[in-house]
Amino acid sequence: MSDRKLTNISKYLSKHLRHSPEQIGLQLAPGGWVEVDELLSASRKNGFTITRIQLQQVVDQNDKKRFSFDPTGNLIRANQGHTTEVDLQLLAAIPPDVLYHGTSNQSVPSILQTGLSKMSRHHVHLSADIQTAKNVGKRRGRPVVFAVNSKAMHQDEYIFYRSDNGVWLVDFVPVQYLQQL
Ligand code: HQG
Repeated sequence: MSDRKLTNISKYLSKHLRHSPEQIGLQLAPGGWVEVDELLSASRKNGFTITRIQLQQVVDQNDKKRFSFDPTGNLIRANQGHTTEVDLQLLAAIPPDVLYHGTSNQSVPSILQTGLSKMSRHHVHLSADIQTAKNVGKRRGRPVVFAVNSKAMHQDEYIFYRSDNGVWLVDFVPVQYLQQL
């Protein structure tokens, strides 16, 4: 499959597994899961045919490991990034001492005033390394990276989660834990 086709399918899956499942008649179960058969048939009815083999390739080869099958292979979900209402059943985890958040330079003044907010997603997304954070920031303009004092936040009882694809998630990051790099 071409890279372009892979990206198209990944975008389609992100749209319906993270944001608007109801648009193609899907409902996410707790954890964000949907039956693979249901997803494939709903997509086909919606005019976007995905074969099972293509789905497997997208899950395996996706650059950010955005999607996972459950151990039976009958269910699929997006690992993070949801805006639709769903309980992802994430388990709290102890974060590394420092995490990073990439954003664009236009957002910096507001972030320095009010801290990092989850905006339309379920959580603020944080990365374990600077380069990944920079790449996230680049999506929206000139990237700026903040270091997050996750050790202090953890000590202050903020709850962190780690998604299956290694993204760190937290509800909010107040300004005092942020340092602009
Ligand atoms: C910013 C992509 C002003 C925040 C990425 C970000 C990631 C504020 C934007 C994942 C703010 C929200 C998530 C405040 C936060 N004032 N701006 N107080 N607090 N912001 O897309 O972290 O390709 O919801 O800095 O790679 O950019 O979709 O979050 O710029 O992993 O898999 O508000 O999405 O992954 O934007 O990206 P987003 P994000 P995928």
